[in-house]
Amino acid sequence: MQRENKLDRRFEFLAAVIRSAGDVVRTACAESAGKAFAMKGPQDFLTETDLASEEHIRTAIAAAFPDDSFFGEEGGGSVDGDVWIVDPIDGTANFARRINHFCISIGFVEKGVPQLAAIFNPMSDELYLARRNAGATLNGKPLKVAATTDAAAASVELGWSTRVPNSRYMAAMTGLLDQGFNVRRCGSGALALAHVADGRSDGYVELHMNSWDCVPGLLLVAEAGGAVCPFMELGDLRSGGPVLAAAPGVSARISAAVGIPLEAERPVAEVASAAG
Ligand code: LIP
Repeated sequence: MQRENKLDRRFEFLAAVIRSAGDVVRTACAESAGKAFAMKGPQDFLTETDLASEEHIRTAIAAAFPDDSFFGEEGGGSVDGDVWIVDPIDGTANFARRINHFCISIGFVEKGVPQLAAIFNPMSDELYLARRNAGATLNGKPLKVAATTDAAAASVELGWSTRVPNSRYMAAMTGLLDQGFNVRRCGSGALALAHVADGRSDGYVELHMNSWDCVPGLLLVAEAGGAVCPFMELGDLRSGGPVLAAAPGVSARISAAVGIPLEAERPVAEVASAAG
């Protein structure tokens, strides 16, 4: 009961803080502040708004839950115990070019187990929320992944970064194309995962992602009935790992094509007891 209360309070807070960070990001976008950017590395963008959004979220969490840890894309932090995992803008390369395809991504992980997730696209006002064993929603409406079974009618997004050799990226792309999938890349891994959860996309693959980009989205997809990889076994919060999330009707073929395993299905009894 005490634990449920702890998660209830954080879930309510999460929905509010991600919306208020969205105000920070939307306002900056309207003022064209996103045009000024710096490079953290090759193809790795940083704007003042990434820093402002992360500071906004960090300050709010510290005030509301001073004992929780914080791990953010820009400022780092600790992943110990109960931790908030924060990407203040996912899709910064789009944001910096004023392409309206980016989001804020926040997860709450309790002793290594992702419990709460939120992804917010401030430009379309779409708020995705998920709570472990309690489902996922988009602006309050329950989410369900796509029912796609035919690879020739399926669209998969394949994320890219400089963290993985291009040869591996090309091999994954070839594997997917050979199966008949359409392959896209839109530049925000977190938003891509949200779009798998709401059924607009059939799958998302990236050979390496940082935890702030994918932990919330993976929980969203799992809670919307999708198949996901065991991210916390293949990788970890601090150093990241490979990512696969897909509609169940095509997930096995995507997994075989790119060589990323899927999580074993959780036994019904375990899901039911955790939910009850
Ligand atoms: C980036 C994602 C991109 C993904 C990269 C990177 P950032 O995050 O949006 O789609 O492929 O791995 O993580 O730097 O925009 O927050």
